[in-house]
Amino acid sequence: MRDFAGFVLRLAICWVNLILPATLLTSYCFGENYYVSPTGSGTECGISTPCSLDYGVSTLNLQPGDVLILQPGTYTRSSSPILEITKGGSAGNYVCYRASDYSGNGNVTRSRAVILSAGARTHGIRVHADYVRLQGIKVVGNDFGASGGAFNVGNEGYADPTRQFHDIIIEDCEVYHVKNSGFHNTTAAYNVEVRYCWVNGTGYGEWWGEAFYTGNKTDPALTIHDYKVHHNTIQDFTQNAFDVKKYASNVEFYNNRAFDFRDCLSGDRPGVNCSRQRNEGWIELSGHDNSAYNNICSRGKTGYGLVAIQGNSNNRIYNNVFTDMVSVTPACVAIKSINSDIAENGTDSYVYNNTFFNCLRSDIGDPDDTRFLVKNNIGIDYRDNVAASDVRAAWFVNPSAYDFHLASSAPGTVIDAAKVEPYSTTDLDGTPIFNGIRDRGAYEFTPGKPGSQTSAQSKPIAQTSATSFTGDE
Ligand SMILES: [Ca+2]
Ligand SMILES: [Ca+2]
Repeated sequence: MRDFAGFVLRLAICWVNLILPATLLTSYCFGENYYVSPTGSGTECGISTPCSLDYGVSTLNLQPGDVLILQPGTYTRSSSPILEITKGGSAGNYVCYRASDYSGNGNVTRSRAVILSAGARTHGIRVHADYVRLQGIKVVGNDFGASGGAFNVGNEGYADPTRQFHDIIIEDCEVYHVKNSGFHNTTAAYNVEVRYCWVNGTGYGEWWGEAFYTGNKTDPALTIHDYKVHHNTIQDFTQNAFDVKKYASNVEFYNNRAFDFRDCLSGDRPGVNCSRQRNEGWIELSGHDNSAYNNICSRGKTGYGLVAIQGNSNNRIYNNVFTDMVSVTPACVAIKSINSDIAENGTDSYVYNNTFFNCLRSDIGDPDDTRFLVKNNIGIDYRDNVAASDVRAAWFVNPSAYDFHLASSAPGTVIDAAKVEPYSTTDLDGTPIFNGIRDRGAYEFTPGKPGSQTSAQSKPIAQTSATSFTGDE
């Protein structure tokens, strides 16, 4: 536990260092502060005289740079969504919607402002504005709330179908036990970023409960593009951790930790119709120019494949770890055909340098190198990869603690054994290639470099603080 605490601390500090400069330069809220509370009233919106949430978001004349601060408590509303954001800012001058105890940059205390999304309400929070930041807000679904997703970004439900919403940051927010997906972004948005959030429980009233559902299935005019999802903790979900549909491009999932992909087949949710579900897979990339890298995915049961990718479209799945997984059918890596009848753009798609360990399936659904390239992986039964039957636990630093850094005892079939040029010149940690040749799998063995602890069983990283973490969390 202490090792893991150290890892979390280092990781948190690392993230803060990485993110802070860009944050300060591009998008802080320096305007007026206004306050709302669940019991607020009147028009003053002061710290000791807060308004209601409805007044704050609907009537108050928020200007670029202003901050609407949600004081602690549970907010609800008779209609959907419970928090409808229609007022945004301008470039470099966002409007912030912030829990009062939000401290920023990956640090948030546990008593966040809560948006209750109970009953038939479709969304917890919907953003119909540009240059918006959501910070430290939690959406609670009570299992059957948020049938259309806890957080919804894009023009779904908006009068003008051509309107594109953009420059939206959601950070340190939380999803808890919602009916459908956590982040449901399907219509006309770009420059969206979701980071340091904690998705804890989706698909409670449905079988299609993706943690992240992104892109449009039918209309190219509603393409989601330039969407980044990173440094989130994701647990207890169905269908997919990351599902990208065909009208999506430049979507990136990276440095996330996902675990406990729930097996809906067990029928553990009253009222859930699991008969149609196949639990799909951890990562599904349709569309083009989309990528998933540096993620650690642990424990669960998938039905379509551990990963699925649309070929020949510059999609990329690399430097990820997948472990303790049962993939029922048909494969470990599957070609994505569902919803992918879009013209491929003629560029290779890659599944490179991933580590698969203790997964039931290790085959490829469609081993066709003209559509997608599967190379340099550990645990895939296909040429230019290390076959699953050859993989040994002793090759890794501490597999029982989900640490799949290569140990010095890893053999020559792994270290310096990449068969082709890697897609990325760095590994899951960002470590560069050592000894001139990339190793197989997600990590690059580097003598003297301590293997950091990466545990999927410990408490979510998004809940810890770089300054106050004690190791007891
Ligand atoms: Ca799905
Ligand atoms: Ca090497």
